[in-house]
Amino acid sequence: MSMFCHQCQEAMKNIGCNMDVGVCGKTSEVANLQDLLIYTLKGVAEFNQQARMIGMNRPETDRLIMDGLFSTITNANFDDESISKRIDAAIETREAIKSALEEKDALAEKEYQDYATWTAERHEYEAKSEEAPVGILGTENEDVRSLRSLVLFGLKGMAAYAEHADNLGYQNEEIFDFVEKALVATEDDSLSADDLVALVMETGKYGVDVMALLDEANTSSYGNPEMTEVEIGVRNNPAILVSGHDLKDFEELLEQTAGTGVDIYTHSEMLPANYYPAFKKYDHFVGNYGNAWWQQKKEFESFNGPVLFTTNCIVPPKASYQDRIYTTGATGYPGFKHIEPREEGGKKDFSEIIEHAKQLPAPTQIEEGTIVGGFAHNQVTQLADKIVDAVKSGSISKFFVMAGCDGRMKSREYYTDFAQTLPEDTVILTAGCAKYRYNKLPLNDIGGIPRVLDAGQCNDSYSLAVVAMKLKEIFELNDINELPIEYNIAWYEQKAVIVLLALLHLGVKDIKLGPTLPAFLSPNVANVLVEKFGISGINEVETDMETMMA
Ligand code: SF4
Ligand code: SF3
Repeated sequence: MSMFCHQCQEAMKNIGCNMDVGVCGKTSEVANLQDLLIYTLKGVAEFNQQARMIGMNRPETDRLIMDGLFSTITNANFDDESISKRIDAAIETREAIKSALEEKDALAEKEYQDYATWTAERHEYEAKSEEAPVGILGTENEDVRSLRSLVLFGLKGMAAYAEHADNLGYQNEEIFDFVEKALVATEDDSLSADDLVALVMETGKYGVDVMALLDEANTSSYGNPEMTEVEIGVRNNPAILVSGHDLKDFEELLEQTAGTGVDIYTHSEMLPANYYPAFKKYDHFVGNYGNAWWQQKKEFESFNGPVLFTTNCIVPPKASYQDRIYTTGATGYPGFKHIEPREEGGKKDFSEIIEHAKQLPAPTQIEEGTIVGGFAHNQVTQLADKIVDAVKSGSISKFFVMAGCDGRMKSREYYTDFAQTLPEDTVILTAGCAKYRYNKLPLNDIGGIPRVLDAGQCNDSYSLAVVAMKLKEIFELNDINELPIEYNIAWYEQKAVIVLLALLHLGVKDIKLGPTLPAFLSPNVANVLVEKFGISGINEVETDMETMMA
C-alpha cells in the first residue's frame, strides 16, 4: 500500500512521504484513511452549503467538519479505528442532510461528483482510500495541486483553532460557512489558478478571524495573559503532564485534580496556560516540564506520571511509557487510552488518569529555575509607553517576530544561533513552540523589557499582529511594513500554514520562512509568493542577519 502526504515540514526529501510509513510515524493506511475522511467531508460540505441557504445547518455538522479536519493535522491522530469512525459519521451525516434537503424539495439538481456520493462498508474503506481521486495526487496539474494544498492545509489549521473556541462556547458561522465553501472549491475543476490564489488569500482572512475568535474565547474565559515567571523545576508529588492547546480540557483537569494530591504541569504548547489569571489560583498547578513536542520521548520517560494530549503533537511512543499516555478530542494513537468527549453542558471525566497518577512516582527533575512569558496583546499594550520610549531613544532598534513551530530537524539550530547572534538592542516577539529554541538562553532585558516576549501558543500569533497594528497607530505609519519589525517564522505543521496566510492577509511582507519552504509549493506558486509578498527561505545566520538588520 502506498501513500502520498506532503503537508508538513518533514515531508520526505521535501517532496512528500510515499513509503509505508511517513517521517512522522503515520502509517500509509492511516494517511490514506485521512485523505478519504477529507474527501468525504467535502461531500458533507457540498450538501451543507445547500442546507445553510434554507437555514437548516446544525451545530453538529460544524463540529463534525472541524473535528474531522483537525484529526488529520500532523501528529494529531495515528489511529485507523478513530479515523474510520469519523468516516462512518461523515457518510451518515451527508446522507441525513441530503434526505432532509429532498424532503424540503431543496436538493439542487446537478451531477454530483464521487466525493459527494460514494459509499462503502467499513472493510472497503482501505481500497476506496487508494482510488485516484481521493488523495492530493489525484490533481494532476502541479500548480493547481499546490494551491489546493495551500487552501486545504490552511483549513486544517483553521479547524483546530475553531474547535478550541467552540469548546469554550465561541462560534463564528461565517468561518464554518467559509470552510465548507473552500472544501468544495478544492474539487472544482472550473476554477482558474487566479481563482485559487484569491481563495488562498480569503483563507488568510478567515485565519485572522479564527485566531481573533479563539483569543476572545480564551481571554473572556480565563482573563488576559499576564507577565508570569513560570517554574520549570518539580515538586515531590505524583503528577499529570498536559500537552496540546486546549484550555477547556486544561481547566476541567485542574478542577478535578484539586485536593487529590496530584500536581499538574504543562508540556510544549500548553506552557502558556501558566500565563492565565484563572489558572493561577490552583496551588497544585506547578509549572512547565520540559521543552517542545519533539523532546517528548526523553521527557515523558523522566516525568514518571501520566501524560494527557489535548491536541498534537504526538510522537510514536517508547514501550516504557506508552501505557501512561492518554488522548482526548481530535487526537488518538492505537493503544493509548482515550478520554471521551463531554456531553452537552457536561464535563469530561478525568477520573481514570487521576487515579492512574496516584499510583506513580513524582517527576524526576530535569531543570530548575523559571522562564518568563505572558506577553499577549493586553500585557504588551500596558507596556506600550515603555516600549515606545525605548524605540524612540534608540535602546530598541528592531523587533524580530520568530513565531511558529519547533521540530526535530538539525537545521532548526539556525533559530537558536539566530537568537544568540541578534544585536543586544533587539527584541524577539514569539508565539508557538518555536520559542523553545531560545526561551532559556540568557538574553537579558532592555530596561526591564525582556528580550524574548512570548505571547503564548501558535494561535496567539494573533496577539503579535495586534501589537504590530497598535505600534503602527502609535507611530502614525501608513503601512505595517514601515515598522522596525522583521519576520523570521519557523513552520512545521498546518496551524503554521494558517498563521502564515493570516499574516499575508494582514499585509505583512518579506517574511522569512524556514527551515525549508513547504514541499507543497510548486515552483510557480512559490514564485507568486516571492513576487507578491517577498517570502523567502532562510540562509546562513550571518547572511540573514545582515539583510534583516539593514
Ligand atoms: Fe510525512 Fe509530514 Fe505527512 Fe507525516 S504529516 S506523512 S511527516 S508529510
Ligand atoms: Fe507546535 Fe505542534 Fe506547531 Fe502550536 S505543538 S506550534 S508544532
